[in-house]
Amino acid sequence: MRWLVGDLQGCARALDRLLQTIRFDPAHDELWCLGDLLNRGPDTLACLRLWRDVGGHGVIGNHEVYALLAHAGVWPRKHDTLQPLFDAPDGPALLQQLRELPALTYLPGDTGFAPCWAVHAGLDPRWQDLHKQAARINAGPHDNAWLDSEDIRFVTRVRCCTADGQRTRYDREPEGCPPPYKPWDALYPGPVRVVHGHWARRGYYRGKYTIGLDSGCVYGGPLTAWCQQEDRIVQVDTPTTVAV
Ligand SMILES: [Mn+2]
Repeated sequence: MRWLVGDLQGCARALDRLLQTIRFDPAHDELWCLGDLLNRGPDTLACLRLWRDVGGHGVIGNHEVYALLAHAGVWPRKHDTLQPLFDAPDGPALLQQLRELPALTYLPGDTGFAPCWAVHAGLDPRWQDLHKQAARINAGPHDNAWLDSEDIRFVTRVRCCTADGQRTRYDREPEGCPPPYKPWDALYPGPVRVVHGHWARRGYYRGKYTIGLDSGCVYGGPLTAWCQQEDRIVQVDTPTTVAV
């Protein structure tokens, strides 16, 4: 089975609990994390190691971008929980693995189940041919300029935007999105489902063509996963939470 998982933010124990709950078997199952695997939470390093050790896949999130650019000295270091990752012997390899993640990925369907797109935050409403856009955005070296580009900012940060792709910083509930901005998914015409994370204040939701899986496990909410083949949601409670 292919499992897509919402923002982990270093919640290694929640990921471990999820993998046990779904009886995840790396030989037969795929784990797709929707970005923001690290930072804020208690166990970034353990979280990344667990993800790596089960052959995890994923898309890049804004916290991966921050970690990579802060580690490279391009962005100023803010308050974060990344030092154990930066100090670890396998830290450079884990960071490189995160740098190579795509920003927008198509997960094919098969007999009996539909394909979907995976992205951390959302899509620009101006994008028509998503295969073309994904090929363009994911292409080229994932250098620091790529991480800092407008395309990457958009797909890793958008919550509310306009039809011409202007974003707002508003990050609370979608109902309160200030006009003329709308939740990006309200401007997404489908028909292929998009599964995303990034919007903890919104929590898990299921829209017409979208599913949001960030249920804020780092803030004490559950960790949410969706099985593409079975179109099934599994949630596990977060064992511990550390506010930073
Ligand atoms: Mn995010």
